[in-house]
Amino acid sequence: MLSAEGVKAETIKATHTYDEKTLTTAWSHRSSAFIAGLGRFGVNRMLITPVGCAGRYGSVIISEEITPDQRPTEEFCTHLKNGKCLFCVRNCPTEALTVDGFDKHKCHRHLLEVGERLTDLGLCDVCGKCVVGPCAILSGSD
Ligand code: B12
Repeated sequence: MLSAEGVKAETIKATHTYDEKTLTTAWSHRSSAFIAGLGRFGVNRMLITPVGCAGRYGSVIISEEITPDQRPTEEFCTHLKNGKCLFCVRNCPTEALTVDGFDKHKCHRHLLEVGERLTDLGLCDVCGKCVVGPCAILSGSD
């Protein structure tokens, strides 16, 4: 659609683009989403938008300049908003997630272990227990 309008556009895979040792990728979709004004980070390390964090991000890089959205100043993470919650920390089955830290290698090992038991799902990340708390779907969604 964009090329038909004379705009050059490229996309980047949603996930599984990361280095298996460092668990880091060259392009961060959630940082891009933050810069684009879509939301704010929560204790669960997810980017939470006004409609929640139970979603994935993708990036489309285009040759045109567009006016960015204004970045929200309001917190969407219940804990960062009023100091109560930490559902995500309590619900993490491996204790990889803490209030102020995240052991990504511990989380990754767990995803691989669960993945081995659910091979019929194909290549995917199988846990998401930190993304199903009160911030998963917010009231902005109706
Ligand atoms: C590698 C990777 C993993 C690794 C390591 C994760 C990690 N935290 O480093 C593993 C395999 C463990 C993993 C697990 C999961 N992942 Co993952 N993962 C990625 C991937 C491919 C690359 C991330 C990366 O290396 N970025 C580079 C670094 C430098 O940038 P960054 O990740 O954005 O991190 C910066 C910011 O997030 C910021 N930040 C982080 N937390 C906070 C908090 C505050 C307060 C502030 C100010 C800033 C801040 O600082 C970081 C350093 O600069 C991305 C897809 C992508 N290409 O972006 C998905 C991605 C981040 N994963 C995602 C998801 C959903 C998950 C899981 C829920 C999967 C699951 N089903 O269990 C878990 C959640 C783990 C967690 N709580 O973070 C989503 C997040 C969606 C969202 N709503 O934010 C992404 C964006 C995929 C997508 N296309 O939507 N993941």
